[in-house]
Amino acid sequence: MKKGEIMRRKLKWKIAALAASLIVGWFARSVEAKAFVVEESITNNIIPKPMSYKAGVGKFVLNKETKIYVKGGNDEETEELLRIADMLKSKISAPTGFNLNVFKGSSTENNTINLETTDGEETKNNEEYRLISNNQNIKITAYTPEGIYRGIQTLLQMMPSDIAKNSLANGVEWSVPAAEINDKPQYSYRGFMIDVARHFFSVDEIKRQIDHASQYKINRLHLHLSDDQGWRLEIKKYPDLTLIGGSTEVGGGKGGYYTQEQFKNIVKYAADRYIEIIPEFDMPGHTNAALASLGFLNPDGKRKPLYTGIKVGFSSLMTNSEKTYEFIDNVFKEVSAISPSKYLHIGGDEALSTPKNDYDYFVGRVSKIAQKYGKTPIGWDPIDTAPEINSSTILQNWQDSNEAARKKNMMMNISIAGKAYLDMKYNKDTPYGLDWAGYIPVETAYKWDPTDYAPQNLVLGIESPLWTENVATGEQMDYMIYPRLLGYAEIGWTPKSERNWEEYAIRLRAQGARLANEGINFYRDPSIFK
Ligand code: TNX
Repeated sequence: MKKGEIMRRKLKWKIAALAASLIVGWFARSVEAKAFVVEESITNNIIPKPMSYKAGVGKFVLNKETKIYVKGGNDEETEELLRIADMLKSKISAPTGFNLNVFKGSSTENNTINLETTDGEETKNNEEYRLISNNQNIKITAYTPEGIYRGIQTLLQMMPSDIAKNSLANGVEWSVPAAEINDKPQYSYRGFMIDVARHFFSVDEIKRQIDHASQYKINRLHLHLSDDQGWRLEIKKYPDLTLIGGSTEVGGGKGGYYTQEQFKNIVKYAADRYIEIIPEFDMPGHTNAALASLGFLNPDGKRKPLYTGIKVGFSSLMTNSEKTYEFIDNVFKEVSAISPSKYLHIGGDEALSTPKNDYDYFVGRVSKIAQKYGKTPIGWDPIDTAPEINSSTILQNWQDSNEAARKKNMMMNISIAGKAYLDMKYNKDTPYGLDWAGYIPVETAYKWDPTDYAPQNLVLGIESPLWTENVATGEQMDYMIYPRLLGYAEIGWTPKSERNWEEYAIRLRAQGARLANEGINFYRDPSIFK
């Protein structure tokens, strides 16, 4: 081919490539524009989605003169609201630099945020709230301070995402769109669980998770305090439980435990954020750490070796020994004195080394010990299959089997492993977690409802457990929990009929900026976070 011919051909290709890139570019822009229109048509990005949201006209703009007013139904409530207002104030202060003033009373003046509890009817819901924002002011009303706290989480999500920063953000207009929101949850139990037994997590790490979860209106944190690899709560009568049983973790790390003072401190911190801590001691299986600490729990009177692997189902308490029940009674007595929750989780899962008859006898007896200390027991399935277990025990349903619970009219928390387990990998490339119940991408985590597994009248709520066999640090924990927890929070709060994945995905995408601003190491699912 002549040189001139080659040049001509090259030019032709260049022109064709240019034309193609123009066409592709135009197409991409028009798709982008369409996507933009869809996003614009959504009036808010609040998660969980409120029961009703009516957009108004205009916006409230926060500035350094904005005042917060609190008014409770009585003095005690006013004090509680003052504490909540202080939390709001300090949350606002870092990113805005405003040091807002808080006053008792209510005000119709311009530039005020009013937090007010009102008397409810008989049917009042503790978490229900109403939020009205307009050009002049913002008002959140609720029957209880708890409802006000939930409303404040909504308010913060209505502000620009820089509000989630912990340092000064300059040049931001701190506006709240005008709206009227009426909101309350579908289910009263919206929980997550952290397994602090397989890997231990410090008080500060737990508090950080409490902070983050409470902004999505999660209201329960279940702490899995004992397993084969560790016993994590100080029991004064049995110091060896933590000295020995708390001294290691999966992989042989140094483990750790919470003193009773530290546990109380976590409980208080959570309660201030309207999250209830539910302690669990898993039994009769998953008990090697206790068997390794206390010789008298073993048939030969000798301590078992500590265990730092990840097998399950090999350990069992002696179900026919009075020493076992005396031990459990003493543990429950101490934990009941420091745990205000009405629930006490007694485990009951994977007792593969306990014959079924013995298991049935054991869980029946242990649930009565919990009740003796005024607690409502919760147990993993198959606890519902034990004849002595009845509707005074709550089932935590993790395998898709609850026939016995249905027959007995037991209330349930739905935690189906293939949908709700925070330790399942998102996909094959996820660096931590397990996959025995399948992968749980963000979409799968969102697209289900508790009523897929149990009749509505038996659903207490939902819980998403984070098992930590191979989740060892705060960053890894973040990665497994976020962003899936937002979906679980919405499944628990927003009725099924109001939920739709495509629309949720757009709100979730917008939440990405907040999660990033909070320093959460969330999994940036490429199909959602561009
Ligand atoms: C099963 S789920 C367990 C836990 C493990 C988990 C790992 C349940 C009640 N028991 O002991 O940590 O699988 O995903």
